[in-house]
Amino acid sequence: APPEVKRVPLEQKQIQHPVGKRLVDIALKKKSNLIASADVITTAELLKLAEEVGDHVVALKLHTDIIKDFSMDFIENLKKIAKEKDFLLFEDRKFADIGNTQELQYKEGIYKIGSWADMITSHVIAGEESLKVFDNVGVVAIVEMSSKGTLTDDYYIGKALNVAESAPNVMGVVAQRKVSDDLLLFTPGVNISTSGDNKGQQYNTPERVMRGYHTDFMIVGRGIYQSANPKEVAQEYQSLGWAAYEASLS
Ligand code: S5P
Repeated sequence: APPEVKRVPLEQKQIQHPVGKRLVDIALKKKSNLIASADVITTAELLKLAEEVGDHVVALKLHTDIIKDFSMDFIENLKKIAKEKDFLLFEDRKFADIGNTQELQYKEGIYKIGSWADMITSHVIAGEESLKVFDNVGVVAIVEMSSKGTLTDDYYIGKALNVAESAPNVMGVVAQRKVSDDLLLFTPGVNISTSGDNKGQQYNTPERVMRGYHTDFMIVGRGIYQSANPKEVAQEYQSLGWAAYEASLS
């Protein structure tokens, strides 16, 4: 068997991006590598969830375009909770267009993502220059997806990683494997009670993504927000994730 590659502890990672540094600081302070994905469709549910899981997460990931009653007042309320409980706001917009269109989607419309998000996700399919439009934010590049039959094969991942590594505003990547020493790694598709849904999602355990992929942050959606007690379950994912991270250091 090939020798096991040692993982670089979070505090020793050479993170260049200021938002990446903030995220790592929060992780070390809270002993958490958990990002909760708040894929709920009303602002009331979302704010409630933010209050419940806020102490246990480093960031709350949003899909603002699924919210029925989105408003900038809601964002102001969410920002208050994020500040009080010390977590970042991560809009999972998965941009995938030419730079000019992405800029409009990022700055305009009713969501005005660029005015409040700390982090965003973007595909890199349109090339490096298309990413330049994302200012004052940490970009997390999608280089590999979690779903069955995804087109992100080894060839795509290699090319996508080149784009991600050469764009200075990219702080990390979403992937299902060890990919880069310099960028933070984010892994969705984590659930301790089921292995998938009937729409192509595939799940791993915190143990698998922390020890097998050396991921830095795990993203948990339905595992938390659909549970009977999101606060308790978020705390459980937090301890499982941090214990698996610590175990992966030795
Ligand atoms: O490859 C991916 C990338 C992302 S960002 N697979 C994913 O599942 N995601 C997102 O992570 C997805 O959009 C959803 O918001 C979350 C996973 O949610 P869950 O309910 O399946 O845990």
